[in-house]
Amino acid sequence: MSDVVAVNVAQYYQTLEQHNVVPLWKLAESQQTEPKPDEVPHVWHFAELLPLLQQSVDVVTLGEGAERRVLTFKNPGRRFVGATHSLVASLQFLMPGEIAPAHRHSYSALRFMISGSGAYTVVEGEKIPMEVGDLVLTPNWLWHDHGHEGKQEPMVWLDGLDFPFVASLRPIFYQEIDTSQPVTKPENISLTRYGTGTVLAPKHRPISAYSPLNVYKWQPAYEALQRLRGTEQDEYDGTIIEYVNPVTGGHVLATIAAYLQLLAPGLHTKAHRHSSSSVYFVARGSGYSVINGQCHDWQQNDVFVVPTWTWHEHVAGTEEAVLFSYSDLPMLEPFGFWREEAYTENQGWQQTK
Ligand code: GTQ
Ligand code: FE2
Repeated sequence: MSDVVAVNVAQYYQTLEQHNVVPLWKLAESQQTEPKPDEVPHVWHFAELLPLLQQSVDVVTLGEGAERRVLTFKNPGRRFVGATHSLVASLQFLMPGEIAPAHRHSYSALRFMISGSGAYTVVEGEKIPMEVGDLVLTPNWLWHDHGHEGKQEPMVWLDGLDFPFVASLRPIFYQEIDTSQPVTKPENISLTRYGTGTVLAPKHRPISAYSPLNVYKWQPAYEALQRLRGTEQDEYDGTIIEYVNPVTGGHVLATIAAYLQLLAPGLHTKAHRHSSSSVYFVARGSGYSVINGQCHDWQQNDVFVVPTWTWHEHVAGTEEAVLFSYSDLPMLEPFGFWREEAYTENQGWQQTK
C-alpha cells in the first residue's frame, strides 16, 4: 500500500463535478431537520389591487393578447409565480359582455367569487351562474370558459390553482379553442344532482379524485357556520367547515382542500404550524393574523398566505370574520407527509399588537 498517492482535495471535488455527481456531505439539504420554506407570510390588499385590475382593461383585450384578465400572485420569497411553493392565487376580472374562451389543462382550479353579478363559468358543458361567496371548481382536464351577461359591474374573483405542484412533477398539458364551449347540459346540473350532500339518486355516485359537484353556494356554507358556531370551536381555527366531495366525503380536488371558517368577534385562536401551506381570503370582516411572530392586518377581500411549517394564529376584529381558505393538504396526505405541531408556550407575540 505504499504506492497510494494522497488525494488532492480540491481536484477531487472538481473531478466529481465532471462526472455529474455531488458529495452528499456537502449538501445543505442533507443537514435539514425540518421544513425551511423560501416562501414568506404575505398579505395582498384588495384595495391596492382592484385599481390595477381596472386599469388592465386599457392594457389588454380578451381574445387579443390575453385569454384571461388575471393578476397572479408571486410570493416575495419566490422566483416564480405562486402564493406558496405549491399553490397559485390570482385575482380575475371580467367585464360585462366579455368572454374568456374555453380551455382545459392538467392543473386544477377553484374560484371564490368576490364581487359583481351576472358572470358564469361553463364547466364541461354545464353552465354555472356565479354569485358572490360561491366556490366553483374546475378540476383537471375539464373544459371551462367564463362569460359575463351582466350590464354594469365587472365580476371579480379569486382563482386558486395547483399549478406549481403540477409543474414540479412536469405533466403540464393545455388545450384551447377560440370561443366558448357549447352548453350541453342543464344549467347547474351538478348542483341539482349533488347539492344536497346526503341524499343522492343511486345512479349518481361517481367515485373520482375530485368532487362531481362543481359549485358550492355561499348561503348553505355560511348558514352551516352559523349553526355550528355554538358547539364547534376548533382551538386553531374557530368554527371551520370543509367543502367536501358529497359522494366520497373527500377533499374537493385531488390536490386542493377548501374551507370556510368563522371567527367570532374578538376571537384569538391558538397558534400551530403544519406541513401543508394555505391561502386565505377574507370573505367577511377584518382582523389580523400573527404569522411567524409578525402581525399581518387584513381587511375584507384581502388575501394572505401561511407558508409550510409556519406558526400562525388568527384574531378577529370587533365584528365576526369569515375566512375562505384552500390548502395543499391533499398533496401531502397520501404519502404520510402531513404533520401538525401545537405552539405550547403561551405566546409573547400576542403583545405585538
Ligand atoms: O380562469 O381558467 O388564474 O386557466 C390561471 C389559469 C385562471 C382560468 C387563472 C387559468 C384560469
Ligand atoms: Fe383555466
